[in-house]
Amino acid sequence: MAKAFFIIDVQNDFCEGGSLACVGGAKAASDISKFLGMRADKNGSDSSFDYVIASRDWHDAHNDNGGHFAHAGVDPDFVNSWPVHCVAGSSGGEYHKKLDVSLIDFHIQKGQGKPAYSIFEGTTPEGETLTELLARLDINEVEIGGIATDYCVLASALDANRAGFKVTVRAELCAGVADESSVAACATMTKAGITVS
Ligand code: VGL
Repeated sequence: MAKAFFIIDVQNDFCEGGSLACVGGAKAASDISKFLGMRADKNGSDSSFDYVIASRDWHDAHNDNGGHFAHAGVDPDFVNSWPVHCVAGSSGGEYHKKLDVSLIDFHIQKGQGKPAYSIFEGTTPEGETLTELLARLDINEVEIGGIATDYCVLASALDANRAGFKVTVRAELCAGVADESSVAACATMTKAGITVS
């Protein structure tokens, strides 16, 4: 049995200066790097993670990704439609520079041509689904940090919980789109049986 840490969507567009900036995104990037770096130093102690798996929103450039991108001239509602963000291969889609990418064992991409909030909707660049990867690595427990608390972290944590994993969300390592919905997301996760630290 193994334990993984999921880094959700710590990408330039979700951090300060990005097209869908979340307050605290850059801080989440550096805090996750510090947190995982400290764990790695412990060299196999029982509090270490066996694997670090990072997701990226990885949208198509030339379509609205199933209505996920607001059309030109139409204001996004910031619930179901969003400004253009995290286009595959763009600088906005890259991991934030304060995220230490050397800590990442597996990269998951999601949202090609459609909305995909949960990491469980993604695959590796080689096409292995997250579910297949977790089974292959014998993972039964996950901790989660990243962006956004109220959307992709929420959806990923609920999917992990539903799939039977033991789940902890490190709220101090997350940043949200809005305060009110982030508080509500933490309550929803706690109610579902997820540990929110
Ligand atoms: C996200 C809004 C739109 C997220 C993705 O990563 O939480 N939020 N697309």
